[in-house]
Amino acid sequence: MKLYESRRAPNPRRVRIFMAEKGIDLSQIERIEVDIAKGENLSPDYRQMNPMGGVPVLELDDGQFLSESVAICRYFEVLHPEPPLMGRSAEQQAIIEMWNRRMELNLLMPVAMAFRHGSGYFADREVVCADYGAASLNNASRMFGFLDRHLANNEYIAGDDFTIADITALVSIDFARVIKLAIAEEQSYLARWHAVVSARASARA
Ligand SMILES: N[C@@H](CCC(=O)N[C@@H](CS)C(=O)NCC(=O)O)C(=O)O
Repeated sequence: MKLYESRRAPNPRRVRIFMAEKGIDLSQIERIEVDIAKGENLSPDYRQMNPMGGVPVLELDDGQFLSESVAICRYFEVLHPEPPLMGRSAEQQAIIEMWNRRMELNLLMPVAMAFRHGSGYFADREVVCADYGAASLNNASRMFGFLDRHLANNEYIAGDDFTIADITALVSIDFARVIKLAIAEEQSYLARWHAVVSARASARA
């Protein structure tokens, strides 16, 4: 098994955290650093593994390639059901997926778009729209406020237990440093949650 990743990018980090939570020893997995700034992920060879060109990619021992972070996490969830990070019952699975999608679409995406369109970091491969970057920053900031209110009544993002939704939220909030968005002093519930999830050993993966 090989993991193609970029050390500082949020999507590979959420897969690493997920794997660590499952008790998978990352030092036993061959990890290949992909230089996305240089566009190594856009080469024809890389696109043979993932036609969408993003990191991470998981290469299985039989030569198959998995991409899309949640799909990779789903693979490990089935292989290692304990501890469950995507729910057990139909209801739990749906609730966790609901929250994980909210974290992806309404938090990770605006943070990523604020970075890409605010900095022009990937101007070699996409049209950069500064207004979209500014609007995305505003949306990400509003989502921080939403989460602070949500976490006033919830221990974790999807309720009582740590799940994949917390992992997606954690990598998004930490990556928001690149757009200079931080948890505000008055967002004490979000800060409480962030301290708790950051203290887990997996956060260092
Ligand atoms: N939906 C994909 C997104 C993958 C993705 O866009 N990864 C970023 C790094 S976090 C990337 O590869 N960026 C380089 C590029 O867009 O060229 C997933 O969940 O894995």
